[in-house]
Amino acid sequence: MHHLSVSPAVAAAIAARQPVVALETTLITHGLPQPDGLQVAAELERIVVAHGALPATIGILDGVVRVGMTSAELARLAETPGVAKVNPSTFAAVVAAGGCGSTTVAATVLAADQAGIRVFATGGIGGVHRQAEITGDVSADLLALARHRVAVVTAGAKAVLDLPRTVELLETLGVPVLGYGTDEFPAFYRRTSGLRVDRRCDSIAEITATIRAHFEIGPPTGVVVANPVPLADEMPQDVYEAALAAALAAADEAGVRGRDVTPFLLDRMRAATAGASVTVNRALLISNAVVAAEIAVALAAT
Ligand code: PSU
Ligand code: MN
Repeated sequence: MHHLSVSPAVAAAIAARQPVVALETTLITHGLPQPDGLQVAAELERIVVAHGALPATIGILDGVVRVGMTSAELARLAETPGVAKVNPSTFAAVVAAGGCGSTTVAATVLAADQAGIRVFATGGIGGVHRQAEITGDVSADLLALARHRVAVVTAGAKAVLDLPRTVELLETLGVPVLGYGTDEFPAFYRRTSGLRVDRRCDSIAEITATIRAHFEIGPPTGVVVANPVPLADEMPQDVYEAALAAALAAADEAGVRGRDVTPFLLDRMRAATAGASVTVNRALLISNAVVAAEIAVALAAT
C-alpha cells in the first residue's frame, strides 16, 4: 500500500478512534483563486482543530496519495501550475506516473475510506449537470457516495447543477440526505432549492444517530449531511440569479466540457459577482468544517 501514505498524526488518531475530518484539495486548487485557496485550506484545518478533531487534508504528491498533508505540501500543490484535478478514474494514472494532483470529493472519499476516516467536509458536492441528457455529465462524486461509507458535509450541491436530478439520483443510489436545521436541500450559494431532504436533523446528536443507523443497517453507502450556508452569508437572490445565468451562458458559448465545467462555472460566478461568490464559498466551507468536526467528535464519543 505504498501509494497511500497516512501521516503519523492521522494514523495515530484513527488507531485510537479519535475524531478525524478529511478535507479535499480540488476546491483549493480549482474551486478558488489563489492565494484564497491556500488561505482557506489552512483556515479549514484550524477550524477543525478548534472544534476538537484532527484534519486530514488529502492530495497526491509525487505519485503518493497523502492523507494528512503539511502546510508546505499543501503550498506545493497549490503552486503547481495546471495541477491535475483527480477523480477516481484518473487516480491510478496520476499515481503510477509519479505525478501530483488535487483530489475531488469523489477521490477524497475513496482515499478517506481506505484510510478509515468516516467524516469529510467539502463546500458543495458535484452532481447531475444541466443538460446531462445531452452531455452525459454526471459527477463521479455521486458514484463515490454510493460506494464508500463516509459522511459528507456539504452546503447542498452546487447551484450550477441540475439539483432535482441530483437529489433524485442520490435516492436511486441509496444515499440518505440529511438536512441540518432545514427541510430543504440547500443550493450552495443559497439556503433553499424547493427540494426535500430525507430527514431534517436539528442537532448534531440527531445527525450522528442517523449516520450510525445508516452505517449499521443501511446499504454500504455514504451519507450526505446538507448544511445550508449561514443566513448572514447567503448570496442575495437577484445577484445569484443574474450571476448563474451569466455563468451558464459563458460555459455554453465557450463549449466547456468534462472536468473543466465545474471550475469554469465557479470562476464565472466569481467574475459575475465581483468576487462575492468566493466570500460565500469560504463562509459555507468554514461552516461545513465546524459541523464535520462536531460530527466526528460525537461519533468518536460512542
Ligand atoms: N466544493 C467547493 N468548490 C469546489 C468543489 C467542491 O466549494 O471546487 C469541487 C469538489 O472537489 C467536487 C468538484 O468534487 O468540485 C466537482 O467536480 P465535477 O463536477 O467535475 O465532478
Ligand atoms: Mn463532470
